[in-house]
Amino acid sequence: MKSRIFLGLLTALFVGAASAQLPPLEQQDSYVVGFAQTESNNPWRIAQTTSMQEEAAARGYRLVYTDAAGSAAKQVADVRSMIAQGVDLIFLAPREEKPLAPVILEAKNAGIPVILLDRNVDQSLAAAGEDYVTFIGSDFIEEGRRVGEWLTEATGGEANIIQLEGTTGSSPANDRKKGFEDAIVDQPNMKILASQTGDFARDEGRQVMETLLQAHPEVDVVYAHNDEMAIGAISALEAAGRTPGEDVLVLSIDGGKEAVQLVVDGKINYIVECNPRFGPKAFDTMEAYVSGEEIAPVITNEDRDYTAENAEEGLASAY
Ligand code: GYE
Repeated sequence: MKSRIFLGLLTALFVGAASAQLPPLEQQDSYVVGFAQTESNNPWRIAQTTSMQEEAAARGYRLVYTDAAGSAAKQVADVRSMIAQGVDLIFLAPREEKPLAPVILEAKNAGIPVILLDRNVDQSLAAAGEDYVTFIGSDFIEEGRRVGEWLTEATGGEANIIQLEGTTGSSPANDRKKGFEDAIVDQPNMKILASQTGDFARDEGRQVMETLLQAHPEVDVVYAHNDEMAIGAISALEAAGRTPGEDVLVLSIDGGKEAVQLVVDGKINYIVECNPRFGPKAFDTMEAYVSGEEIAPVITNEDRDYTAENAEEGLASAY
């Protein structure tokens, strides 16, 4: 491993940090692979971690797992420690778009390839296919757009909306907002009354909803960037004597079991799925990279959706 770091440094010296060359990874019997997770405070993250751990074990690879506990600064330190250990490859779920970009370049300069999972980084700071192998994940703009289109159809273009945004500065929060707002921009009677972050967390979603509900009692739609905040918002609505799913439509993204059950129960009206089971695809992509295949800079997951019509049958396969 030392020789690989040395090689990486040599390469960096010769071709400079702006090189378009991704670090190679040679064929080995087994690998030591890093997975830098952003946090573990929700079922989505736990399902993703389990999927990565199971797949690493199934292939006989050692997984160096870290949990940044919701701190971009800790995640930077976690990736640096993986670089210092000389892991063969790093899977990174970058919490925010900007702060994690520099360590991607550090890994590249140390000769360690990086694959981004589920969240992307700012392309002006670190570019897919150049500084890291690829981004594997959902098309978040498309997810937001689908929610906006469903809502337009369901309400005939009349809605007073509260938007609960995900983690500030994260790619899913930025893009789910953009896709949704683009989809309704031409609808004069669809108004976003307020839009505030709930950090993708249940209790924060509940608290933010509680405050916004007092300021905007005319709300009749909540669009939450993930299930956790939607579930928090449902508690706030019920505590205020409202009927989620009926007098206030609730829309969400992710599709965990608990939320899909709430679609069955009629409290959530529409969910666009975002599948957390990354393991098989992540390691297949790594192995394709090792065998020298051309890897697309973006590998997009297909997302289904859940409505009152299909939620019951979807429950069994929801994470
Ligand atoms: O929607 C959310 C999680 O980055 C796509 O992060 C992921 C999002 C997911 O915490 O629940």
